[in-house]
Amino acid sequence: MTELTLHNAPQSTCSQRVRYTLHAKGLPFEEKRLDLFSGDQLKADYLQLNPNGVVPTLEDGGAVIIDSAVVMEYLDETRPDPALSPADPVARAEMRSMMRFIDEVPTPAVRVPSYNLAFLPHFRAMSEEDFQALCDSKPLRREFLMKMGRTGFPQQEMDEATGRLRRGVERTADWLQASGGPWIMGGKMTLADVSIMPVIVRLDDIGMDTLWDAHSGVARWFEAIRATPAFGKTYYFGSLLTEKYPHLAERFAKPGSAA
Ligand SMILES: N[C@@H](CCC(=O)N[C@@H](CS)C(=O)NCC(=O)O)C(=O)O
Repeated sequence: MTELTLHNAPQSTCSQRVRYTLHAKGLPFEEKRLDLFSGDQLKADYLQLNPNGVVPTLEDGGAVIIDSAVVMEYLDETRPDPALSPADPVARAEMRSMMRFIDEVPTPAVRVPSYNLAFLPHFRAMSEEDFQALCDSKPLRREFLMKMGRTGFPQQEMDEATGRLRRGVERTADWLQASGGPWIMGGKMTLADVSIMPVIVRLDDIGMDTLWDAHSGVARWFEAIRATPAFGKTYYFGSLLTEKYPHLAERFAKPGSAA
């Protein structure tokens, strides 16, 4: 029996980082999939593990670790081979500051177009009272959902999110240029690459890949990470929004794809 259990959701960007880290390290784990729209993350049993009512949560034997960035660092500390952090403390600090930037700027921003494009229909059909009760039940996302409302984020909010996503892509391009690639910190992949990966995948999935039209380094990086064995294992069918929501598949079909 494996000692690692990951509570997560296929299409959750925070979960995808942790799945990638586990696969990149070749670690076996039991995957428990939650249905976020049925409210699995808000059930009493799950809240005991993760009082924030979000995925992912990692169980390691008796230990419970929450927050995707914390989980990635925990896995790298407890299972350091192969390492996904530099050995030098200054370089480790640099990697962590990149991860903090990613978690502060592009990661929250990508939720805005994701909710407007894909998740809104789940809320539209609700009564005002039910929607308010749902917002009130979310320990971490109450205000975010209330801002969205049942009609979606207004254009101004979408524009602001696009601006933050653009800055995230530009910063990634700068890091790649400074290190010489192929990875953000140079010759070895680190947790900084894994942190930004789901944002770039999501942008590509929802037709916002034009954000790196002027940044060929980001396009090359994306090709490189897609070619890693861990990528296919992480993004099993149903992990992309266009795989889960057929209307998006039609809207964002790539030239030459079957969708
Ligand atoms: N900072 C947390 C954020 C986790 C988070 O927001 N998870 C989302 C999916 S990516 C979630 O579970 N949402 C469920 C909800 O909003 O009810 C982490 O990185 O683990």
